[in-house]
Amino acid sequence: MSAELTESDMSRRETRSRSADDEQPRRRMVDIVVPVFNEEAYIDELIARIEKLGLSDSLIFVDNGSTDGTVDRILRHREVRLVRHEQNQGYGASIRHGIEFGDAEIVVIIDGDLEYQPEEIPLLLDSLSEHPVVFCSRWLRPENNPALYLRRFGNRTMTTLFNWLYGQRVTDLYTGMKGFRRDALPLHSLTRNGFEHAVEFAAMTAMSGHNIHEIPVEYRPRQLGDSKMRHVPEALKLGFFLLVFRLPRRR
Ligand SMILES: Nc1nc2c(ncn2[C@@H]2O[C@H](COP(=O)(O)OP(=O)(O)OP(=O)(O)O)[C@@H](O)[C@H]2O)c(=O)[nH]1
Ligand SMILES: [Mg+2]
Repeated sequence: MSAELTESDMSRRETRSRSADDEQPRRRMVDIVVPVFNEEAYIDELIARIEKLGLSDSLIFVDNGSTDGTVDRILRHREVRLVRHEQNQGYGASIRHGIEFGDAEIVVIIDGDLEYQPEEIPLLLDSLSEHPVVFCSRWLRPENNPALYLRRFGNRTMTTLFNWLYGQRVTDLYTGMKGFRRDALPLHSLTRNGFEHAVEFAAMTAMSGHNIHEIPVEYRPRQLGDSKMRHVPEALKLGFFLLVFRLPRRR
């Protein structure tokens, strides 16, 4: 059975993740955090593809209150870890709880709907040996689906505003695949629960003095399951938070 923990169990993770006779527990090199909300169609394939990389025991799924068979499917895989939200708490809350649950030096975040290819995780890890924060950009690969023009326009507008406000040079602020070195960032400062987490994360990175490095990745728009994103309202919210996070913080 997977190491299944509800949110209230998270503070006990140290004791649960180590067995009693394990004198020197092995610290994983990487945690792969996968937020999932009603993604039953993708779970088995995602795990199988990450298993081929020899990384399935690095997986931390964060189920965000799914009402389909997502959790059942995850629980069939003994080696993966699972954090559960009894009710939907938002994308950002899922990412934060996944990060808090793990303790590996390197953290990779990847969406659970196979729009990003798990086979590119090793390239991300290579890049993380040179850069503390790496985003996987859809737009640095010209062959990615041209049908994404409208979405790209919104993303590009927000990304340009972000670069201007925060002195960065990214192309894909809203990517669903990224990685970072845990000790490089003040992760405790993350508080946002919704999709604005993406902006908060990027703003935190910039404000703590790092340049976000990008690598090109393949992107395959989802084929199965419903899109649960409301892109236009989310984009407007994103713009608002871009400005808010740039304001000086009260101590
Ligand atoms: N939409 C949504 N996704 C969530 C939530 N919690 C976790 N997720 C997961 O977060 C990842 C990204 O969400 P998506 O809905 O795919 O967002 P997106 O890729 O911008 O939108 P699509 O193009 O429709 O796939 C997926 O793995 C979701 O299952 C949530 O509350 N809402
Ligand atoms: Mg998606």
